[in-house]
Amino acid sequence: MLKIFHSPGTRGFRVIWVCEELSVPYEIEPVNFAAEYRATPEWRAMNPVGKVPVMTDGDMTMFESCAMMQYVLDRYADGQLQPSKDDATYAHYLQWCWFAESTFARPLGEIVNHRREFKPELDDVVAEMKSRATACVGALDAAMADRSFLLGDTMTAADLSICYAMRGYRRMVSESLPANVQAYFDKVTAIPSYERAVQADAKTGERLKA
Ligand SMILES: N[C@@H](CCC(=O)N[C@@H](CS)C(=O)NCC(=O)O)C(=O)O
Repeated sequence: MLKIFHSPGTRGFRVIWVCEELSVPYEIEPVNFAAEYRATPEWRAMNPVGKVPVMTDGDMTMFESCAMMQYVLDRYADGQLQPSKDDATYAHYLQWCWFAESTFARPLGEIVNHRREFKPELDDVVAEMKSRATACVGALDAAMADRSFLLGDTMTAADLSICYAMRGYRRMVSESLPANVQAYFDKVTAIPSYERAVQADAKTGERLKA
């Protein structure tokens, strides 16, 4: 069975959401997010740079949340939540999947890191990262002007991945989103698997506190 090593509120949410949407069985192993734990040899053996999440499937261990999503899709989704490789939308499926982590979530992650490591004296860096994340939201607003989901009428894992990052944007940069993005975010997070993922994430927090 898939095991997702997850700290509440972090990128493992993406993989949990995909599993919930596909009804793929998985279990969550709560991970203490404290820097001291992530620096231990035990955790570094799972993730060599001390980040979360990690996922195992039998004796396979991997890091990188979007790679995990893709692994679940390719192994267990039977064609759901992604276009086939010969579909006209496939290139843009890849584009938005990579954009979600490499371009959109990255400046958001830097805001968290700079606040934690350097406190307020690096306000300029935080402002720059907010501006980069906001440019991504602008790109999404333009893209969503003429469609229901990123690839048109069909929801894919790219939508879940982007909307995971959007949660961070709303928390860290701005609650108010441009109209097209707001409607899109509301639509994607209204699917029942989103609430199940939120509950699974919250339960992970409770298990860590117990
Ligand atoms: N690209 C990686 C990023 C992983 C990442 O930055 N995870 C965050 C939590 S969401 C983390 O562990 N941050 C701790 C740190 O960077 O020190 C992924 O998608 O898995």
